[in-house]
Amino acid sequence: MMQYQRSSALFNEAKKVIPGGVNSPVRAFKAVGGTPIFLTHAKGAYLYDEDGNRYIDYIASWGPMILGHAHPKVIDAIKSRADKGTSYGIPTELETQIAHLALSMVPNMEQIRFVNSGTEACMSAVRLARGFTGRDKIIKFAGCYHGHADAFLIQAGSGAVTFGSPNSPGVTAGTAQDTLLARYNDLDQVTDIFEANPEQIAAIIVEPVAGNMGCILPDEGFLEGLRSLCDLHGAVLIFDEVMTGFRLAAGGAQERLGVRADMVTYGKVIGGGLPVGAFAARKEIMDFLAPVGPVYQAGTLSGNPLAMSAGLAQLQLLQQHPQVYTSLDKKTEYLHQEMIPLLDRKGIAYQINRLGSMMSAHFTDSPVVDFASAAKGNNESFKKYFHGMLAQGVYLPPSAFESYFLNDAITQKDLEQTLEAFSKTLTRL
Ligand code: HOZ
Repeated sequence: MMQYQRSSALFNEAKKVIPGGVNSPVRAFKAVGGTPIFLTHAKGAYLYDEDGNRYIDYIASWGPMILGHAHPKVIDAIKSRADKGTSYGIPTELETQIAHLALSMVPNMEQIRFVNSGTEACMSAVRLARGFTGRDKIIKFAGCYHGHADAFLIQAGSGAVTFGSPNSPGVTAGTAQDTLLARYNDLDQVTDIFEANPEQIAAIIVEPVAGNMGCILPDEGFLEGLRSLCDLHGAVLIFDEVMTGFRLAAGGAQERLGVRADMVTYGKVIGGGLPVGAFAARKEIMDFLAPVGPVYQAGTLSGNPLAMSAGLAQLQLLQQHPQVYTSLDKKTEYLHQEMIPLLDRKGIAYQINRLGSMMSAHFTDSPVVDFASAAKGNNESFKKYFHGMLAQGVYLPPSAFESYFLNDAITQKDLEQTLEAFSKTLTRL
């Protein structure tokens, strides 16, 4: 029986000085109940909490730790760079090195600008698309999450929907009116929106594989259809690859799914576990960005040397060891395939969605293809599932609206242990 006394005490103390005791809402376990675990450290595939419990980690810091925690090469890069100073606000060669490497790994992008988070990347990409096209409106999809900038908190997924505020108070009506909403995987609706707003739509922003309403795959032809509509109407197609970038393949979803975007946003894996976001596009678009062009965007910690070192080290590892992607796919597929007979035997309604090392389980009998179908999942079953797994040392995302992210340090033994925990948990659902 796991004990959580120290985590519980630390959570109570944190709540006195930090809203809800956390710096990002999903971490508070509000959607699943109980006390969030507080960590002392993480290594490889494992998380270690303040009460001495060990967990197999299936969130990988929500994506970045694709090679497992505290990879020696990434840690060495950070340590050796730290001795040289941690922030200058003046360029370094490191920024050009990681830019070259990132651009060589992803298809179709000519220039990249580094920022500090996925939120900043998406916010800046939309501003640039507006500056480039001279138009105001954007199309986003219900349940997609592009960070917490105002324009995106309209039917947003992830933590926003987990806590029942997909339309956040504080976002002005003026901002909301420029964000046009469509259903994920509904191309006809996007066509109608374009027709109803001629020459007003600057961009479509989309998660090519949605990871913020659980994991939801694009239907065949959906992304290709968005590509054609953007071409037809002169709008910019922005792929939010904050989750999928450098994860579904070295070249992200663009490579894996064979559809090219005009602009792509990155985060998570690109920073090796330090705060990095980035947005990339062809030069013609990036030329609109300051200091070359008129669209302003800046940041004291952008291109921070520690963050660039961590990101560069992790991208180099991924480039040198492309077999990581096959290995991750195999592990995730094994987990997926072995869960199926256990669920079937239990006779419970379920859907499992997966692509590469992103996956989610939903307790519902209808296919999960968009936000409305994701929201049909039985949350009571999800809560028991989450806590059953946690109590047996498996850390899953503490919300049904988040994706699992596997890391390559997970071993076959860890997968067997996870499936054993899964089998026992199912008996209690
Ligand atoms: N909702 C975020 C991931 N989609 C959670 C981030 C965090 O809590 O660290």
